[in-house]
Amino acid sequence: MTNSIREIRDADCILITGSNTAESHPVISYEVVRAVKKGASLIVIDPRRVPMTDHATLHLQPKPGDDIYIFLAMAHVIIREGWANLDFIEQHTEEFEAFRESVAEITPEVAALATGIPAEDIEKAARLYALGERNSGESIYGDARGHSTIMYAMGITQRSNGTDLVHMLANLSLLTGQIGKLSTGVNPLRGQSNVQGACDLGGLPDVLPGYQKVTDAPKRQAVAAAWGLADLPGEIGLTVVEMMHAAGEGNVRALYVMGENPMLSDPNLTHVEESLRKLDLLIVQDIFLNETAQLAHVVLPAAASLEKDGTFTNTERRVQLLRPIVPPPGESRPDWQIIGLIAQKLDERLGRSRVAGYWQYPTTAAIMDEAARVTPIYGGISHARLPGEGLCWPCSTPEHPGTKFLHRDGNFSRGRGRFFPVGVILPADQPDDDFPLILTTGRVLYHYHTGTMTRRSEGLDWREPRGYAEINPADAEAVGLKDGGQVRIVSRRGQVRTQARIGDKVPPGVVFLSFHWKEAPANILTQDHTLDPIAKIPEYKANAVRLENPLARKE
Ligand SMILES: Nc1nc2c(c(=O)[nH]1)N[C@H]1C(S)=C(S)[C@@H](COP(=O)(O)OP(=O)(O)OC[C@H]3O[C@@H](n4cnc5c(=O)[nH]c(N)nc54)[C@H](O)[C@@H]3O)O[C@H]1N2
Ligand SMILES: Nc1nc2c(c(=O)[nH]1)N[C@H]1C(S)=C(S)[C@@H](COP(=O)(O)OP(=O)(O)OC[C@H]3O[C@@H](n4cnc5c(=O)[nH]c(N)nc54)[C@H](O)[C@@H]3O)O[C@H]1N2
Ligand SMILES: [Mo]
Repeated sequence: MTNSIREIRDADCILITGSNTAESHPVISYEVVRAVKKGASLIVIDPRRVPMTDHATLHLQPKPGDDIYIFLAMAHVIIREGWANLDFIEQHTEEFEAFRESVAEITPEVAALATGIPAEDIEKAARLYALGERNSGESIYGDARGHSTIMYAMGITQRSNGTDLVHMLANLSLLTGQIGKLSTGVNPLRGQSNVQGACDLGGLPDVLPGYQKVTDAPKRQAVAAAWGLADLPGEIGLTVVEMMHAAGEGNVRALYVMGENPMLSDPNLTHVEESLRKLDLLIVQDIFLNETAQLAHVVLPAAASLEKDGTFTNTERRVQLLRPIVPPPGESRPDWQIIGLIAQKLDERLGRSRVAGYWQYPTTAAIMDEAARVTPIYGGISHARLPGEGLCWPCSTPEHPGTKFLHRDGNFSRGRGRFFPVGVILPADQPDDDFPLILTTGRVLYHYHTGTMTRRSEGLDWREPRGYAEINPADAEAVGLKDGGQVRIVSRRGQVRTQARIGDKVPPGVVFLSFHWKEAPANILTQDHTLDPIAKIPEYKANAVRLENPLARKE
């Protein structure tokens, strides 16, 4: 997030898109509700009637994949009506002219024709966001323009044009100057408890700790030197889906999976299974014998989060201490110890000598000290400074108090904020006569991902014991489905059978199925071929399907 969670409650206008905030980020959703109760306006742009729409001033309900038209048309309206922040654009941005041209033809009427959303609603959303208009009450900021914030999650990024969509949200914030101030910004709500920390410390195929590019030789060699090596590999590695493709082609021979369950969470599971079975060596390090571990040659038992110490970095970039409350059971050990032991063996085998004591960390505090040395944005962070509130990066020196929000006063890390003109790209897996509906997948409140943990919890399992698909009454009627009865969902990759929940949470033409259920794995249905060209994320949010009644008599 560019801004902090605590600032949300003081916003004048909140735009949420592609985030089921109340179910996926309940704590953050309380801040949104608090802001709305104080008079903030709330715009929700989401194909589903998610719980947050109950609080919304405006709910725009595009079909999955169609939202790009809304964002382009909002920009068009903001420019046309003179709601753009020209001073901000002049002083702090570049490429505005190219951007202005790119939205010149996407009028709200064009967007309305493409999406079915009334042009007036798009115009209203543009006004509320650009001017930070409240429903009621006074802004605490007292500026001529109210403060508007954008929050988004997987409905924006798990798309074959996810990078375009993120650029487009950033364009809206630059256009209106709704960034670099309190209660503004572009705020991706991150997923797992420590996904932010994993990315910060280099858990991505193209960067070293602190987002230093592997292709930047001086930076790479500086990190290598700290690790007692002359250099590190400078090629960009593979992303998850690319790894599965490479394994399928025999170009990846061994895979070490840690804390992931691709046999349920990756797209096109039939292909995932084929690829995993082709590997010469599959190692799985997990706290449970999950579906992927069941295919592994070697399973390494890891300790769970309540059984170890270290840090988690949350979605507002806050590094927080983790303390064990129970000891790890049996032979399991914290992940860092297992990795350290394996790495030492590898160094021995390769005859590689490094700086003294390498891999022999006495404590996790020592790991953080090393992280601070090689990660400029973590430069001033140490365990000693973390008890209590933790620290938000960038935090470059031991005296630095941490950073509440980024790009203060329009000062961007690259200098000027750059507009990225984007076009319309629709989902790769388009409906046709055989597959006329769009399946969108995601989460429900009571379960977490592939269910290894939550489906073992008695209370959660009692609340939501089995899978279901959300289906609109019109689509259910077309194939004779009953509420609570069985439905078969068929895509170009495969089919699953589950329970039908019929209602108006989804509009006609859209089906929702979460990927928590191994009995009806959503990812049997999803496609893995067209990825976002930059982020390489698969399109989990829009796949063509048809519904069948499994009990219907064949003619
Ligand atoms: N209870 C629970 N909470 C979780 C998780 C969990 O498994 N369970 N997982 C965590 C993780 S790792 C993550 S990444 C986050 C994910 O958090 P979210 O992204 O909020 O979760 P999803 O269910 O994937 O919701 C995506 C939202 O996008 C909408 N959507 C679908 N298609 C489109 C589209 O074309 N355009 C737009 N604009 N929106 C669309 C969906 O209707 C839904 O509201 O949740 C985290 N929190
Ligand atoms: N169709 C569809 N597919 C999706 C998504 C979607 O919206 N739709 N969302 C995608 C997203 S955003 C995400 S984040 C992924 C999630 O996909 P995964 O990360 O594959 O799913 P999890 O069930 O969270 O798997 C985590 C594994 O880590 C184990 N684990 C838990 N704690 C620890 C630990 O401390 N150490 C170790 N070693 N293991 C541990 C758990 O037992 C589990 O097996 O799914 C993606 N897949
Ligand atoms: Mo995620």
